[in-house]
Amino acid sequence: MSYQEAKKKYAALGVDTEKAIRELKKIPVSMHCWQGDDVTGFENAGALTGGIQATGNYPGKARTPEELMRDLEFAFKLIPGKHRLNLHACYAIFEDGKKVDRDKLEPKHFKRWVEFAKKLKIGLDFNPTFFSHPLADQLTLASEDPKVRAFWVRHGIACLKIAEYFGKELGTPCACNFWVPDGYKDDPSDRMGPRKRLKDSYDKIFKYKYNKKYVTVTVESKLYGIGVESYTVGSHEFYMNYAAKNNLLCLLDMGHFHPTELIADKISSLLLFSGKVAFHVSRGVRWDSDHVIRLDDAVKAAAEEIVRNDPKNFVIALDYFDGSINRIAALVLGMRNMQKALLLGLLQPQATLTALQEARQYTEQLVLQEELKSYPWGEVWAEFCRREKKAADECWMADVLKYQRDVLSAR
Ligand code: RNT
Ligand code: ZN
Repeated sequence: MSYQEAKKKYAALGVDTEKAIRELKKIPVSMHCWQGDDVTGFENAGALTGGIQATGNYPGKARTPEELMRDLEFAFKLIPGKHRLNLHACYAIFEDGKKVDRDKLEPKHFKRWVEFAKKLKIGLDFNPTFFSHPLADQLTLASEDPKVRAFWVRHGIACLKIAEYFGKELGTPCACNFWVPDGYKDDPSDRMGPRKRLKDSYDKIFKYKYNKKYVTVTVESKLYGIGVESYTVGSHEFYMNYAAKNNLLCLLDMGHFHPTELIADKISSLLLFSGKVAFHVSRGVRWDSDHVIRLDDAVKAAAEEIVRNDPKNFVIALDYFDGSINRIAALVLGMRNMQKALLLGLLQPQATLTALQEARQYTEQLVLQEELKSYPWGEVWAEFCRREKKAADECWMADVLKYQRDVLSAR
């Protein structure tokens, strides 16, 4: 089947494939730099902590800012559309070896990233790094030790300033996402104390009146992590309420809920009260393992909700780290899968489906939902890629393998 035939088939359902292609092109996805080096960063800090883990030893991992930038730029070349780059504070670049601790980070430590973003004509998003640090021992913003809390409060404020710098320099608001790993391995005796401290620390961070024109703050909850199985201070309820009261956005990470719990159903409830929702698109396999996202039902369901509720109301970022496969392929595949999921959503005859639901014609609704699955959306995807001058199928992998031979194998 050709694109023209696919276009006709969709048109018969009232779906305009040209419009879908136009819309898809406008939806930016924030690609996470940390898949490029297994969340290592440039501080030589040592082990990855905070209850997360990047496993695997695939050769060619980026070790320097230059290597990481080169890899990311190469990945972007294989992805259709215009996107964003998501950085973590631990990717600060210290020129002349003048290293500073996390609480002393300044915009100048990210100048090279801003130059990189300008060169690629993309926006930047940001994340304070509350892990992989000597003062991030189980608890950070919720620590019993006021000095530890104060250190991380300073880090949070420093990061808001860096996010402002990104937004201002690049002319597009920077999503600055707060996630802390704080929690306990076993059942705590006091659940309230740490949560009070976390709330108090955040209040101190957000006393800094960052410019909302440049920064959108998102807060990310979690259910559990490795070594933090029984209690996470920053739970979903904690952040849902904190965000609502303080006018921030909730960020839903797909790996941070019970294994059978889908985030797609949470979106409309959050949107009704906050107007916008943020995501970490990820894939947990039995636990929050952060596998590369597949075009699976969970991602498709989330993307459907995004396109139904105006993509402008969402911050879409990817979050996974797999060191067992080619890291660039992991980035390209995940980005393309997210876009395919969005396209599938855009190709739904939304008005017809909604009308069937409202008329309680559940049989017709079910039949149409199922039959749509074998509609020729692949032709629309291929056409989108052709217009974007990107590979429409797996042949982009040949470019990755060539890059692996020419560049990665020398590392
Ligand atoms: C951890 C959170 C968090 C991190 C990144 C590196 O469980 O998902 O978002 O993955 O900040
Ligand atoms: Zn996440």
